[in-house]
Amino acid sequence: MANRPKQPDLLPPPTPQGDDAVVLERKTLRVEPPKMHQVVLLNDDFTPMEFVVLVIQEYFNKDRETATQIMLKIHVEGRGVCGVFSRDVATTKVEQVLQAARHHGHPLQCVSEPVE
Ligand code: TYC
Repeated sequence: MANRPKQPDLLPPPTPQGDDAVVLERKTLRVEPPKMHQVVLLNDDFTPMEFVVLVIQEYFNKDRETATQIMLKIHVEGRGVCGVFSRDVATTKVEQVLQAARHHGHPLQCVSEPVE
C-alpha cells in the first residue's frame, strides 16, 4: 500500500476554511430614525377662537396661555404647528381634532406633515 501510484487530482485542493465554508458579505446597514410628523391647525373664518384654544389644550397638552398664543398665530398667519409626533400618533391627533370639530359643527381643519 505504501507505494501505490498517485491518482490524478479530481478535486481542487481544500480551502483553508474547509470545502463547505460560506463567505458572508459584510454590509453596513444604516437605519434612519423614523421621520417625525407635525400636526398643523389651519385658520378659517368661522371656528370660535375659544374652541381652538380648548382643542389645543386638550389634544396637545398645552397650558391655556401657550394654547392662546398658538391660536393667535394661526389666526394671523393662517396655520400653526401644535405638536410633533411619530406618524401614527400624529394621524390619531388629526382624527381626534377633526372629530371634535365636526361634533361641535365647526369647519376647523387639521393636517399632519413630515418634518423635513
Ligand atoms: N379665525 C377664527 C376666528 O376669527 C379663529 C381661528 C383660529 C379659527 C385658529 C381656526 O385654526 C384656527 N374666529
